Amino acid sequence: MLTIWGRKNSSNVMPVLWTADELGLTYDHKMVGGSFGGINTDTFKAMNPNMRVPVLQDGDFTLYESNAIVRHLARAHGQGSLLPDNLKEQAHADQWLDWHKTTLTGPMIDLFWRTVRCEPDQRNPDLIAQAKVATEKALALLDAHLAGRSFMVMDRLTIADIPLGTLIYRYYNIQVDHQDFKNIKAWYARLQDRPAYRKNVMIPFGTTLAEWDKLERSLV
Ligand SMILES: N[C@@H](CCC(=O)N[C@@H](CS)C(=O)NCC(=O)O)C(=O)O
Repeated sequence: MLTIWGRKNSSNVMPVLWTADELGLTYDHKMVGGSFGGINTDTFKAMNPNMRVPVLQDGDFTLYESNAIVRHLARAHGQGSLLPDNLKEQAHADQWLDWHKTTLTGPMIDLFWRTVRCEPDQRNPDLIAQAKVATEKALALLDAHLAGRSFMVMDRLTIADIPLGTLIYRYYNIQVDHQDFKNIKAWYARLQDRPAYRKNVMIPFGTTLAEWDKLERSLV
């Protein structure tokens, strides 16, 4: 039996839960991290010495790093579906998973923490503006890539769409002006047609730290 560890409002846990549900896997889910605690224990540290979620357990096999888990689940259960069969398409999917971590995640999470995870009277408008410019610079590249495409690397959902699609929900639900990225919007609409996306990614996070905390505590 697979076990997925990590609170479901984490943008790193969401891609793992979304992948598992797209693949129709059965798993046990443990809500740890954030206000749920449970990651600062010897047992958790033995699974992930970084003390971060998500973690996947499959019998005596343990894996951390969200994109590594997404890749592993797709290789194990999604050959020809979430994992492209063709080596070049697989390489492009890998390219976008790495781009998600190295290029989009930093500015996007910076924007998120400087707005939603910060009380309004503590917010720094200059730093928010900087984070927004950096996020939208990366998103402009994503928007150009999506021109004429339904999904990131194929005409169907693959692992390349999953971590990026998770951050796109964050972008559109932070209270800032949003640039008119037409191709991203069309792709985001296609993602929202998927039950596994609605279930695992479209989780309200509020507009302030207090709302975030309250919503987190209401999760089950
Ligand atoms: N590179 C790691 C980052 C993991 C990470 O930073 N997880 C955050 C949640 S998004 C975490 O565990 N924070 C501590 C907590 O939730 O208590 C991954 O992609 O899995």
